[in-house]
Amino acid sequence: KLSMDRYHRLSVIHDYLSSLVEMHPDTVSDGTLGFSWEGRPLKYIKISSGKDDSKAVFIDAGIHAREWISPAAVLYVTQKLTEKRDKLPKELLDLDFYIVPVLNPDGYEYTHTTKRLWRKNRSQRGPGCQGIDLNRNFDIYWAGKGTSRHECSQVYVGPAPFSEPESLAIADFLMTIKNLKAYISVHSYSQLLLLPYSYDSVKPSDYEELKETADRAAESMVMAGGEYYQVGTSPDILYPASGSSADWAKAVAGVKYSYTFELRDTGKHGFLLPASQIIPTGKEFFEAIKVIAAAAARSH
Ligand code: 0X9
Ligand code: ZN
Repeated sequence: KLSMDRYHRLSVIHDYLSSLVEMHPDTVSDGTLGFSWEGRPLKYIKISSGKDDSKAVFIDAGIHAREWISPAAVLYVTQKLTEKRDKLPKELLDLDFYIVPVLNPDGYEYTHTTKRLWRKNRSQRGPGCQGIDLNRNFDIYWAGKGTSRHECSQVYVGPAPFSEPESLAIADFLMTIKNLKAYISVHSYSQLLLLPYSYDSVKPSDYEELKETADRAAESMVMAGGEYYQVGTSPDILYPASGSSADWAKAVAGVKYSYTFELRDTGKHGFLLPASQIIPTGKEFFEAIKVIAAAAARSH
């Protein structure tokens, strides 16, 4: 078991993923979907239904280095999905889950060793500023609204779409998953549940369906004693953001339920959320995951 009373280093997280495979060899497998700029493995686990042609749900966390609650909450959910599976709702058991707890491992380690508030990856191509915002590097309205072409910017798009090993690897991997019905990207903070699109105030044709599921997810979080999360699109309730993973998953990979979570809190601690909030945040997040996964399981 992974302790939920602190934020862990990458090696501890990766060891935990390996231990899950050892403990549950029939349901859990792991793999490396690529390597970061500095050569760290981009590890994922698959929690399998054990059936053929299952629908799949994909969850990634830690695309932004400093948002520590995101990997932590996703690991909480991972634990819930792997232990005591007989106690889980039936719809969840028929799904395959793919989980990447730390999509930006170089940045994540850098926030532990050197600069707590680092956001981007750690790529370096010249003498100037280091790092590209991986959530602006996807090939979907790349370098559009809410981005910057300046390498020192926190929302630097990079030299080209998918210039970064991390964003390219995850995109390639998403394309290989059969029957992928939900893509969930986990960030912090602000307590928001964002739905497509982010690049502009444009709604997909099935927006009402996605909104209804998101509303039910947010409601379930409060019903379970969790925090209130506002539902909406990024341009409507936060700001426009082009080149993001969730827009790409929806528009290019064709994943129906594409959501971005901004977990706790609303600004009191911000990125420096105390570890005592890992469990309550993980709990409310799991409630939402159950609702979205159930919708994915029912979708065609
Ligand atoms: O700016 C971002 O990338 C996200 N906010 S954060 O504070 N975690 O950096 C919001 C992105 C919203 N849009 C999509 N994810 N599509
Ligand atoms: Zn983020």
